[in-house]
Amino acid sequence: MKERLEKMRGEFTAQLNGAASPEEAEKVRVAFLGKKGALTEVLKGMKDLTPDERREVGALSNTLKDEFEKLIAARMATLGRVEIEKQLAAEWQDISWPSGLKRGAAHPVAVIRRRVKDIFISMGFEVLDGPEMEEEEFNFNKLNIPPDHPARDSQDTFWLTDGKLLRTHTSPVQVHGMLSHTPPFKFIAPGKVYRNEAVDASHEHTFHQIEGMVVDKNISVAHLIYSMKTLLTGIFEKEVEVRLRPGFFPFVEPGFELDIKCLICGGKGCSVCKQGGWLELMPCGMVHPNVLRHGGIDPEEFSGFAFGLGLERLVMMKYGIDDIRLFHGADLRFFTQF
Ligand code: FA5
Repeated sequence: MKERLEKMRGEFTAQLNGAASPEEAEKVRVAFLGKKGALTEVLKGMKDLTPDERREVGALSNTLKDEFEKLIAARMATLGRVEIEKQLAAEWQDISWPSGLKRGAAHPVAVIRRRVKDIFISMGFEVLDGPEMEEEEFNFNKLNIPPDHPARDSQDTFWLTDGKLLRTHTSPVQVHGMLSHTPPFKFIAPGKVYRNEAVDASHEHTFHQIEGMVVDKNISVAHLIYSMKTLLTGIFEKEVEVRLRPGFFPFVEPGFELDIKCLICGGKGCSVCKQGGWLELMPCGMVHPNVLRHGGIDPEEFSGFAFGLGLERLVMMKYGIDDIRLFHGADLRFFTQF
């Protein structure tokens, strides 16, 4: 029996070394140490031995069992590592290899819209969204522009067949915002607007505005100027020259036009500023009491300011772009600069 055990050691080692995977090593373990394994079978025959033989064979078989288990564990570990290495070699990919795809770039209008949003969010403004297909009631009537008002002519409207329209400005979001909020509140509302007008270097039929509205007790023109200055300094990263002129919009009283000195020509006059040296950038003003009332707010208790920023004009100033039509073009040489 002792000889059988010694022989088994050689057989075991040969079989285990021949195992090429953890699964094969497991089969060797079962063949020798399993319930019906070779070593187990030998131990079953021990009952026929003398007590001395039994002691000797018992000690030897225990040593073998320990030895086999250790060898199996070591072989399993080696084979496991080999498996992982094989897998790594088969699935290896060089992620730094150039893919051949060209890198895209964010649209300059999107870049500046994000910056404007960040600046207002840092001042505690909420960001609202509004419908592009709008009711006449919100685009005009509730903003103090009744059907026969001449101000309707300044915003040539695309009317839809169901009586709705494509919003001509983001100001209707003022009304949606007032109806869904209780003062005090402050929000901006960026979005697309549409006007049926001739396209030239500074006019598009589809462009972006960012509306802003603040309503609280004792809001004054000083709050308005502070917010506008904070915005422009944040965008241009330097002091820019601005001027406030009286401006007429039925939904504000008093109303202003905030102009910025043309950064393309430095104020000398060019095609973008129509030779005037200044560019109309941001109409604004104190919210008209009628508009507050239409929004369910008591003008005796609350006041507010509002503005409507023309986003493309701001982007043109920021990057020195002299033609608004480039934004809707498909010239990649233009877009990859931002
Ligand atoms: C308005 O649309 C008002 N709703 C703004 C407002 C809001 C005033 C709140 C007071 C209080 P206006 O029509 O001027 O105003 O347009 C606002 C800005 O949009 C302009 O200053 C200009 O920068 C830009 N803009 C106007 N028309 C065009 C156009 N066709 N193409 C590109 N930008 C334009």
